[in-house]
Amino acid sequence: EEVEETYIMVKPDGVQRGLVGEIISRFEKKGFLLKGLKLFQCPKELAEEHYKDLKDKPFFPKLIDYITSGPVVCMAWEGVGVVASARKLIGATNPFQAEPGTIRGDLAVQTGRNVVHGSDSPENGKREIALWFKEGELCSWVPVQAPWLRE
Ligand code: YYY
Ligand code: MG
Repeated sequence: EEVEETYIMVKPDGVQRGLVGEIISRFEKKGFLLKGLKLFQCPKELAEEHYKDLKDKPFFPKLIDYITSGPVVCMAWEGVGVVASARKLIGATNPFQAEPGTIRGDLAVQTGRNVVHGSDSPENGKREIALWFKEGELCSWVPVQAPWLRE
């Protein structure tokens, strides 16, 4: 596995339900590196750009309404194999199918309210971080635990 970056977002339901700390905590505890973090009210145009691959799906208008319905928490995380690893921590798109122990499996019940987003490829990780963050909003830093996370 290679060092990658992924865009993780607590969706408006996760913010409203007070799950921000819980969700951030799962990625922190796993050992990934937080490079960007902000609370943000997403404009419609940005939501449409973020989900542009889904624009022909019947649920697209509802998805855009959902994502723009309140503030989201935007995060950039770095780590070895972080894209696939974060998807595993998040669980299946439909929380009913998501395994217990995953974020969606533990904290959500419906696809249309599945509390969190994670990029699906390293390319999309880069694309989405560039889309949601400005240059000065990201930090490169070395946590003290670095030598205890990787040999
Ligand atoms: O990457 P992931 O979030 O797990 O699923 P996607 O297939 O990329 O869909 C994005 C988003 O769209 C999903 O998290 C909820 C919503 N959605 C939906 O409302 N109904 C579906 N049948 C499929 C997806
Ligand atoms: Mg997706």
